[in-house]
Amino acid sequence: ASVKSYAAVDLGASSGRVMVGRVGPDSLELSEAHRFVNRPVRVPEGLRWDILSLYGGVLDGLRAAGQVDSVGIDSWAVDYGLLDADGALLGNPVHYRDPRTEGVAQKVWATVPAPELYAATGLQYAPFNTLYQLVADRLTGAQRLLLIPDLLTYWLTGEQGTELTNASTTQLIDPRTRGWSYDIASRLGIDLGLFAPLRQPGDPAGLLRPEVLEETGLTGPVPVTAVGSHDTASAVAAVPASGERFAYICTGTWSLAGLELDAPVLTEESRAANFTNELGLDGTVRYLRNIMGLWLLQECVRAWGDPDLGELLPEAAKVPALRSVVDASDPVFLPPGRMPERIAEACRASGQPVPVSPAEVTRCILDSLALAHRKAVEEAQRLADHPVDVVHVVGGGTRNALLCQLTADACGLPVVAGPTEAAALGNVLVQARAHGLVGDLPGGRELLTRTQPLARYEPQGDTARWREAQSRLAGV
Ligand code: LFR
Repeated sequence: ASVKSYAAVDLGASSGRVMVGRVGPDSLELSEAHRFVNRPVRVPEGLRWDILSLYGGVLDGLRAAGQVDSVGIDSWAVDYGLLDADGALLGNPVHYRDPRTEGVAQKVWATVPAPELYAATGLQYAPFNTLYQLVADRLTGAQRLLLIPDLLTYWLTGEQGTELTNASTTQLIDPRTRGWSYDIASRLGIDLGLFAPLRQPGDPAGLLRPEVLEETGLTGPVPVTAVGSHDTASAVAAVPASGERFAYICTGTWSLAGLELDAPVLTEESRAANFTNELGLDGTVRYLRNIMGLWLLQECVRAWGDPDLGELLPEAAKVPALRSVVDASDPVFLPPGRMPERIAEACRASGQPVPVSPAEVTRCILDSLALAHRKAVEEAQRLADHPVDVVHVVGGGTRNALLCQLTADACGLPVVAGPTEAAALGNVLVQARAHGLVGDLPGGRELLTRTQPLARYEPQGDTARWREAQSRLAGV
């Protein structure tokens, strides 16, 4: 009777899932109720999210999940839907890989110089930060902006809010006050009135509407609870670390590599190194760098006509290490399409052998990711003056043993891999905590360590060869 069930809706760039977490005083079990594809759609006006299909997937998932004590939603960050005065959605939300923000940052920096923008918001430069998207968009008729998880929450409950961890990716939040950056918004002519009031993870976000109950077969009242609605915030909440001397890498379409801090690092050096300060649970800061992640491999696999990864990865493991590497945090890899060619071009430009076979390209990608992990973990420690002795890898990449081992080798540190469904677990933990079932962040992490399967990879080989590989990319 003391076990409660929570539905965690977790939307990633390539798939969405509804997971059910069962939480007791000393137990935590996660099972999948429903998984569905997230297929962005290319229309003449650009790249769009199929938000109605995603919402349909959420409803199917809630029906499959059955009766739960609460629902929480997390997704990728920065993107939004615009509503008119009646609360109706104006068009399909634009995908952060849509090219419309090209060159927009430069225009913004002419008004607010990049160093000033960084000092005020702590956000790394990415062309898709909500701020740049807003400047690129025509907002005609828009009365309200809801970030993706907040939009789905609104459709489920009828209530509007802006959850803080995800709001911190808009580049309109001051990471010191954890409130809006009024000065930046007004200088760029952005109306903060578009945003619904801020909500904190753990806050109530309304009850499932009667129509939703009817469609999902659930019996009300079922509350929706705000969680760390940025998937990376939820994933970091589920890093099974003890103490503070750890780095994390949230792997999936992206690799988000960095540290959990209790204050932002807003120095010019940090800006130059392109580290971001996103907001996490309990006053924490996610100090990290966005690395292209398994997107590089996903796009190649798509170009090769979907070969079996189970066969490709062992072949890639046999290819000699570090023959060619690319800069996996370079925005040239952001848009979809022609990925094997773009990787070949990058290798050629830096005077390295061009990988040809899928196994060679795959090896180049995994070596490059491990190298980018190393660089981020090393630089974050230095810039934040926060040494670590372990690297936690969570998310989809934990299934890729080669990537985990290479990351340990490159960092020269042990890697603890797991949980795979970190975002969903972090989502569940915040709900459980809002209902008094688990304690603070360390308490949740301790529960994870006791209940979730984890794998450990010890560093092997000489880290000097990783340093050498790094030097090939310097100055390219
Ligand atoms: C990961 C993620 C990253 C964010 C990127 C774009 O899923 O949320 O944290 O930078 O997607 O939203």
